[in-house]
Amino acid sequence: MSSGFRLFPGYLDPAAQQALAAEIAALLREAPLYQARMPKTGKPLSVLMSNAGPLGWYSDAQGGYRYVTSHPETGRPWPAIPASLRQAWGDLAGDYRAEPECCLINLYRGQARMGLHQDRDEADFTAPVVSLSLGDTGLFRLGGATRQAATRSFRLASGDAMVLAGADRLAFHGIDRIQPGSSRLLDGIFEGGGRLNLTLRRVTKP
Ligand code: MD3
Ligand code: FE
Repeated sequence: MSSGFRLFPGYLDPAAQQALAAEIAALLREAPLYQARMPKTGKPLSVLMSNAGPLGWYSDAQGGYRYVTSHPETGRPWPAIPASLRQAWGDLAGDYRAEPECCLINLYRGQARMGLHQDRDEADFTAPVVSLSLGDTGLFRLGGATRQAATRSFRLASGDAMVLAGADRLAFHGIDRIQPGSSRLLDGIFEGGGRLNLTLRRVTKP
């Protein structure tokens, strides 16, 4: 299992974490957090989301999981992916040379969680997925190619980076819970604190 899974604890130092959190806070003033909804049932996800880049991940009852070119509430195009995140992609995406098209911004507060799922709304599964965590620690679960496969759990702390590639690109995964108050990083930047996850993805085939 997990040939294509790499964890980089402390990839961002505290100063870089602080700078990135401030950049994301500014970006969210242009593209406010929203609550995506489950296809068909319309049940809201507990994680608050927004995006940067030409394509943003979105879901509602009617349209289901998809990528869209503009913010569902403001109608404006998504802001550009910050340079520091494009640099992290260049550094961590290995041999994959095309640019990321989506930076999904997930904010977990209180009891927010993300159930076990696959990321399969993209057209190019040969591209890696690069994820950066800021703020409170999250309990991450990584499984295998089927929902029934055994899972392993990891803590994702502020500054940690993770790369999913190859066989693990389609692995089931989720966030069981966060540990509220485990980091002070977002104090004074995000009212209410929580855990921010930034997931960089290629969506279309280059
Ligand atoms: C493992 N987000 O937005 S990021 C998601 O921490 C998502 O917010 C989680 O899963 C979070 O879809 C985990 C890390 C991640 C991203 C993609 C993966 C892990 C992955 C794809 C395959 C396997
Ligand atoms: Fe995912």
